Order: sequence, then structure tokens, then C-alpha cells
Amino acid sequence: MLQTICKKTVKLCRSPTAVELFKRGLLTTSVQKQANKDSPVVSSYNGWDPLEEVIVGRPENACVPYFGVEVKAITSQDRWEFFHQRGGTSFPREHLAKAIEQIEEFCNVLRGEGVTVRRPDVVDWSKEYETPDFKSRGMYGAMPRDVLLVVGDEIIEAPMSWRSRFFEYRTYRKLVQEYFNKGAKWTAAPKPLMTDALYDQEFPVDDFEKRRDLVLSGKFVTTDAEPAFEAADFARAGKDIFAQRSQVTNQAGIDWMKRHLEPEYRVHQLYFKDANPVHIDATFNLIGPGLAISNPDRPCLNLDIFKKAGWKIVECPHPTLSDSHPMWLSSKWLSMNVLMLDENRVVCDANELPTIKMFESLGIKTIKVDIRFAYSLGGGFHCWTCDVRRKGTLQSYF
Ligand code: DAV
Repeated sequence: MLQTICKKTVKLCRSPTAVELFKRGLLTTSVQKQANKDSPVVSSYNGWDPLEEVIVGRPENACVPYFGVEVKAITSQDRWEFFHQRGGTSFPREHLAKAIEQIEEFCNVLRGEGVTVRRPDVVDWSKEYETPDFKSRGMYGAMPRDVLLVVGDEIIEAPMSWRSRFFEYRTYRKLVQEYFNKGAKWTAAPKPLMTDALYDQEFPVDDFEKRRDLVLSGKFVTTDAEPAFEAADFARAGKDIFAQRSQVTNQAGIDWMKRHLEPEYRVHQLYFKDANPVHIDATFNLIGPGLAISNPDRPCLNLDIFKKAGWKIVECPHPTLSDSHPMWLSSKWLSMNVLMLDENRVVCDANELPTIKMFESLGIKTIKVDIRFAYSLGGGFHCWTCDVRRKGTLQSYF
């Protein structure tokens, strides 16, 4: 009898693992953090370590953004009619139905490669909202890459810079809350007020040449009235994180990230000869330790750090997409907007034969998928995803 009691006591005293405690709902903050270390749910330091879990966006209910100066500044005039007519209402429904189908297939391909796929909530984006400073309607939950940045065990929610994207984080909140409960670090960067002061109201939206000259001289439609950035303007390579000032990421936003992440990480700014910079991931992509692909139409002006560290920079072939395919929110360079499953496997566009050839000549196996109807919403495989967990550790590649 005494023996049995002793055995039981010993069993009770054996310190349970964090995962056991979590299962019993007895997690404290420090135990939650330990759980994420023992069996991490959020852990990603770069874009090429073996991918284990990913969030894939949703085309469902996607709405054409309200057509303010910040949106006009990045769209070519031949698309204005479309925005004027449909701003705040659904993208063409038949087109969305095809995008939904293609993204489902993309998710299945990822699952087939052994990756856990998570999806955000379905949201009614057409609902009007009002803050003390502005009124808008939403856009979509299609591009987790724009909203969430994973740096190690931390998820950072980007503040965004378009009024139509102000509340976009809400579609990912259930997931982020779950990751937090399992021990991830969670930061929401300060929400901008998005008053008129955040946008240069005089930006020459309808004069391509003036617009280009302004941007090349370092002036953008977003001002520096307050920090604003989108996560897709940041590229991760372990200890080093690269950012670009763009139409949707301002200098104050980069400074905020720098102060937030340094000294554990080093945040560098890259400059490109690009007349309309919006996100770094169709311009310059870090796809392996020491390997980057670059857009020949948008050369990087300060590559020294890569050159000094012996990185190989490969120029991508031009995209082959036909001009008749609607690309409402981006250029055709989504051909280089790829998702690495690990250093040797890439998910890329099944139709882009020159790009496929480029990857194969680099010894990278191509997993070919077609999401061209999803492209029309402004993103490729990289934009449509956010890698929550990759197997790997924090390293320095420079
Ligand atoms: O048109 O090259 C693509 C956006 C990627 N998130 C472009 C921008």
C-alpha cells in the first residue's frame, strides 16, 4: 500500500514536459515559451530552410480596393476604369472562382510535399468601416506575406499603409492567437492613423514620367508622417534582414523595424532602380544560403554586402505572361515570386518555361503549379504564403 502511494507520488513529482502541461491546459507564459523552444510552432529565419508549416491566403470575397491616391500611385492608367467602376466591390466573381480553385490546388500540392497548410478566416471585405480619421472598405486576406513577418519565434503584424488594408490583420488573428497560446512571440507594429498626412496628395499619379522621376529621386506616395510598412518589403537571411523603401513601406517604417529587431538582427536597406517599388519579392529574392535571384529590369544599386560575402546573384529571365491576362495589382514579374520548400525545391509557375529552366540549371527541383488567376490579385506563390515554421536555426550568411 505504502509502496503504491510512493510510486504515485513519484509519478506526480516527475516534472512534466512543457508539451504535457500544454495539453493539460496548465501552461504559464514561461512554460508556453519553453513549449515553443522544445517543439516550436513558429520558427523561421530565412526563406529556404525546409518548410514545415505555412499560411496560404484566401481569394474568397476579395474586393477591389477603394481608389485613393495610394492605390492610384501604383496602378497604370489603363486599369483606372476598372478601379473607378469596382472600387470597394468584389473582383469579378468568375475570375475569383478560378483563383479559389487554383489556390486550393496549390494547397494540395504543398500538403503532398509534406507541408502543413493553414488558412485564414473567410471575411466579408465589402463592409464599410470608419476610424476617427478615414472611411474605407477592406480588400482581401489573400496575401499573408504582406501582413505577417516571422522572424525566428516572433510573428510581427505589419501596420500596412493602404486604408483598405487597415484591418487586414483580423483575418489572421485566430491563427496568430493559436500560435501565441503555443508559445510564439507576437508583436503588432504600431497602427498608423492613416490621415491624409501619410500620403503625398500631390503625387503625380497620372503622369508616368514625373512619377518615375520622383520615385527614382527617393520620393514616394507615402510620406514619413508616421511608420508604415508591409512585411513583403523585408527579406530574411538569418541574422541579416533586407528592406526596401517602397510605395507602401516608408523610411519611418524601416526605422521602426530596425529599432525593434536590432541588435539581435541587422537590418539593411537595399536600393533598386525601380520606378514603382511595391514589395521586394518580385525584385530581389533570397532563395538559398548564398543564392539570390534578381529582376534585370530593377537592378540593385548596393549589392556590395552580397558580393563581399560571395553570394551568387542570378538574373531572372523575362516573364512570358501574355498582355491580355488581367494583372490588376502587380506587374508580370510574379514569375520570380516563388516559394522555396527547401534549398533544393521550389514551387514555381508551370507556364514560365524560361524561369523553370533557370531553376533547373541551378540544380533546384521545380514543383510546377498554375495560379495565374490568383496572380491577378497581385501576388505569386511567395505573396500568397507566410512561412510559419521552417526546420533550421539562426545563422549568419554574411
Ligand atoms: O509588380 O512586381 C509584386 C508584388 C509582390 N508582393 C510587382 C509587385
